[in-house]
Amino acid sequence: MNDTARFDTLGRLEDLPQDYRDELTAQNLVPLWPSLRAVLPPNVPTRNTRPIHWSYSALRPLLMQAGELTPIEKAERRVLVLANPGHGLENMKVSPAMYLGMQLLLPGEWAPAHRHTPNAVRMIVEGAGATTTVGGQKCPMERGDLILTPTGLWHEHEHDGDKPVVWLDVLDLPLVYYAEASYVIEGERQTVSPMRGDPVYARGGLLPTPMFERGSADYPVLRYPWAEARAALLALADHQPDLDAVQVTYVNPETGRDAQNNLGFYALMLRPGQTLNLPARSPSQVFHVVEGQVQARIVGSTFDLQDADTCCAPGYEAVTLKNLRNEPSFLFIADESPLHRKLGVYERRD
Ligand code: GTQ
Repeated sequence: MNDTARFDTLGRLEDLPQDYRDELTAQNLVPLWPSLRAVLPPNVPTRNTRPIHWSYSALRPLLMQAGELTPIEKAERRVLVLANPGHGLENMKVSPAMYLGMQLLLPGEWAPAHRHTPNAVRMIVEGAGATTTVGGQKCPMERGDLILTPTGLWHEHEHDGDKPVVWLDVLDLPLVYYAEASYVIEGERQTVSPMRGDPVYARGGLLPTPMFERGSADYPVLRYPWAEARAALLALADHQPDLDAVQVTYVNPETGRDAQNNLGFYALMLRPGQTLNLPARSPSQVFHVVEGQVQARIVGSTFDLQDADTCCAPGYEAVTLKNLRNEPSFLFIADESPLHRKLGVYERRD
């Protein structure tokens, strides 16, 4: 018997006598063989993650309406979740391990301090004058900045500007929730300490080493300004004209490893008119346009992404990105690579 035939020969539940099945159920027992192919499908995993596009111009009015309908005191975090229907909207996930939300903070509002087990990052989408205070460090929020809120750190958001501020939250909430480890602790307004890591780590190749000792903080940098990421991408593109994927990874400068535990974060520049083929890799991905206009082809879907649009791709699928402008376009990417590497399941299929 060859391998292909073997996939059709397993017994079904209906093949078993009803009284035997009832007896199994009564003892909390389940026969594996009728479900074996479902949990271990041949060659490619079953994926519920569908390619989905969220247009910022379509969701923005609804987010602003939420600002009128629900005061911050009634929301704590005023967020519209970008949910993948493939996972069931009510499950609030974009992919198995990633949660995405657009959060609105209006002038004068304060989203109170709390800390939780899931890891979060914020990618600032619009507005100025808001800050998020993470672990006592006050971080200004400007378009394109990436601000970390790692597991367990106190955080609160406040807004002294005069226009709405919006940002994209990316959390590993579905993963931590699945692990039955997701919870929050409410807190008081934090005492702000003087800026910690960001300025002293601003030069990539130079680390602070007082008395020859490396820093020991788990998260030495909490805010990665867009201006730095953009400049790094432009320098890379300029220095390596033949390089296809002009991409940088947000890392912890002390370790050189991914900035957070489970999700990976990257900035990608597409040259004017460039088409970039990303290989099929096991992790699911999210793409958010920081600046520009990009066509994304993901499995059978083609999305024309404008400024501040977001889309997602299931794992094990190639993605083609095309810059629709005659200027560089810039994307923020989040994926599940660190998790897949930890699990030992990371793969690339060319
Ligand atoms: O800003 O702390 O989108 O706790 C979901 C949960 C944002 C936040 C979210 C949160 C936050």
